[in-house]
Amino acid sequence: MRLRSARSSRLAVTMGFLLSGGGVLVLAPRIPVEVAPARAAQNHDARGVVQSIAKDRSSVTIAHEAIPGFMPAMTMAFEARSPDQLAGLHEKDRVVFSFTVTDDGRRLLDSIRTSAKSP
Ligand SMILES: [Cu+2]
Repeated sequence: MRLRSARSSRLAVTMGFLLSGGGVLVLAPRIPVEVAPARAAQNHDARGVVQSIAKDRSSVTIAHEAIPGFMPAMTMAFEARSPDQLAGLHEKDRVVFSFTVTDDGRRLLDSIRTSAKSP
């Protein structure tokens, strides 16, 4: 998305120069295209079992399975983006969820839903 917008803005700049150039050779400025920021927010998918839900439904603690390349199995809390996100969830529910790790280390739930119990 970054790449595309950087490209289109460079195209717009180039077109603008060509259109205003009126036949005179104009060198378009070179705008560097940043492929990836040094620290990007990370998204992960995971599964686990709900251990507890904050009374105000601001967070849920989940015993999650290992997340390959990110962290081993453990119990930890995830922040809800809104209390509604945790509506209908209960302790012991088996869930599949995804979350974003922000630059300052918060873990924000992107989605969460109950999943079928494993046999
Ligand atoms: Cu963890």
